[in-house]
Formats: sequence, C-alpha cells, structure tokens
Amino acid sequence: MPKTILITGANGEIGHGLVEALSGKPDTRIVALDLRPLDDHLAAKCHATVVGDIGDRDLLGRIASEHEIDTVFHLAALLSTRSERQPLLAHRVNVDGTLNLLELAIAEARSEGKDVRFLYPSSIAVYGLPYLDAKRNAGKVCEDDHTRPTTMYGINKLYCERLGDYYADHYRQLDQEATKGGVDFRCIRFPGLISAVTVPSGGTSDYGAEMLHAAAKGESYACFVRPDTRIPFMAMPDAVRALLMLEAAPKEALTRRAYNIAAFSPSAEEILAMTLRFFPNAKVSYDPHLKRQGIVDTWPEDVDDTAARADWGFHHEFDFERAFADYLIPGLGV
Ligand code: NAD
Ligand code: AKB
Repeated sequence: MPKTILITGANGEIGHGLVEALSGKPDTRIVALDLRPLDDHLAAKCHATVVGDIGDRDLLGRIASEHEIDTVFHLAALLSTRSERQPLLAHRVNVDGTLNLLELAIAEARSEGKDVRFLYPSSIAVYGLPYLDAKRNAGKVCEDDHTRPTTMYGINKLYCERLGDYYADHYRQLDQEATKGGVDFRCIRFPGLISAVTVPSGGTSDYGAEMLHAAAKGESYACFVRPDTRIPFMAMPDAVRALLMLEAAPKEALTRRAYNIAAFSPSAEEILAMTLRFFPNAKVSYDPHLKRQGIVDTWPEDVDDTAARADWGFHHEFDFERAFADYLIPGLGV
C-alpha cells in the first residue's frame, strides 16, 4: 500500500524542495495543497493537487475523504514580516489553519486506527531576546530558553507547537472510548533558509537570500538590516533532508517534540563579503528598516541542536563556505 503524504503550502520555498525529494521515493503519493496553483513541474510529481485555503474545513474534509493520509507536512503559513503587517490574517492562517490540519490528522488517525505523523516547521522566531546585549551574550540558545517571542508569527509558532503537544499527548484522555492511533507530532525550529531556486517573500531573514539573488541578476540591493546583524541560516537541501530524517525517525528515539537545528550564523556583512567573492560587481547598500531590524534583534545569534544530533542523527552538510560554493552558486544557473 503506498504511503500518502499531504503537503500544505506545497508551492512555497520548502514545498519546492520537499516535493522534489519525496517524488523520488518509491511507494509515496503526494497530495499537494496551496492557495496558489502548483508550478507545473511540481504538479507533475504529485498524485493530486488542490488549490485552496487551509481555513476551508469543508475542503480539508473532502481531501481526507478522498485520500487515506499517513503523514502531513504542514508548511502553509504567513511568514514573520507579512504577519506583522497583517496580524489578524496571520493568526487565522498560522493558528486556525494549523488547528484545522491537526483536526484532520486526528480524525484520520481515529478512523483508520493508526498514527498519523505530523511534521511542523517552526522557527527561530519562537525565541525572544529582550535586548541586543542579551542576544549577543546568549550563545547557542537551547530549546527551552528565551521562548518569549515578540512577533505575531513567533507567538503563533510557539502556540502551535503547544497545540501539537496537546493533540499528541492529551487529546484522548477525556474520551469515553479508547481508540487506537493518534497524532505523532514532530517539529523543527528552522533558521532562515536560503534556496538556490526560489526567492523568499514575507520573511525577515529574507535579506540573506535577497542579497545573493539580486547579485546574481545584476540588480542593486538595499539590505534592510544593519551589517552586524547575526542570525542562524541554513541551505535549503539541509532543511528538506532534516524534515525527512525527523519524519523517518523511530518514535522511541525522540526525547522531545520541537528540535533546533543549526548550520551557520553569518552576519549580514559576512553574507555580503561571501556574495562579493562570487559576484565582485554586486551593488549592495544598507538601509535598515526599524521594525524589521527590531524583529531580528530578538532572534538568537545561534541555536543549540545537540538534541537533534543525538536523537535522530541530524547533521548539516553545508557550512557557510560549502553552501555558497557547492549549492547556491551552481544552483543559481549564472
Ligand atoms: P513560503 O511563504 O515560501 O510558502 C508558504 C506557502 O503557503 C505559499 O506557497 C503560500 O501560497 C501557502 N499558503 C499561505 N497561506 C495559505 C493558506 N491559507 N492556505 C493554503 N496555502 C497557503 O514559506 P516557506 O519558506 O516554504 O515556509 C514553509 C514553512 O516553513 C512555514 O510554516 C514557515 O513558517 C516555516 N519556516 C520557514 C523558514 C524559511 O526561512 N523559509 C524558516 C523557519 C520556518
Ligand atoms: C521568517 O523570516 O519569517 C522566516 C523564519 C526564520 O521563520 N524565514
């Protein structure tokens, strides 16, 4: 029996990498859902594609009745900058939408008497360092420290992690009838991701990827954060590989539900220096945006990913140097 995987937000940056990676696996059927039609080359790799809103519970019900879902990768969300611009919409999509997907997963688990794996991409935005010196002195932040986010997006992500715990651990306790199967919720707190094939939009870590993609196109770029701004980043292939590794990990090996993962933590100035190595004519200026700067100033400079390494063998393949030399620059196709 092939395994059926529902991917929400499948047309986004992670979705592009995930659909490609999963389509190479035998006995896997991808059901892709996004507000926007999937790019043609991605749609061709899916068993079914649905254009629609994760807020539409009737639509989710129809998807569940047409497909026996084994795993959900719930990627659909509004990212941090967009969420600050439209906080009510962000709450509706990021929280209510996630609740709808968790309901779909638990209903599927109960009707089929099996565990449904639920992979949730959280973010370094769940952290909130109160001021710059605290950020600079915090070192590698562990999962249980500094979880006082100040953005709608970070608050949404942290709360949805808790919702995942609830659906996995507590949802059944007051139930009269004991049922087999439940939601096996697993979550990664991703750093800012940089892809060679897609350009981000709506996030606050976007400056790294935007700088590089602008340089590759010969366009000038005004970076919206100060040169000394430092947050964790990761190359997209490592992020997609991490999701697949966590999905495949045996349940008994997992000691927590939400895991940090890390790769490299350059400052904006160091990203520019690396970009100039490959594009010496890149035209980059700094024009810090007060609010966006304020967001990244609360995110950690680095995170501790000891638990991910110990529990499910996470390791990054791309450090800063290799991410540019072996993945980003060749993938940009210039
Ligand atoms: P993205 O913005 O590229 O993709 C999100 C996708 O969700 C888009 O294709 C969009 O059309 C879709 N979408 C938005 N609202 C929807 C709705 N109501 N119904 C259905 N689809 C909807 O984002 P991404 O970079 O691919 O991120 C995927 C997930 O990973 C998000 O949950 C994001 O918070 C998380 N994440 C991303 C990063 C990063 O740097 N890219 C870092 C940490 C966490
Ligand atoms: C954003 O900037 O909102 C995302 C993230 C780090 O979660 N890229």
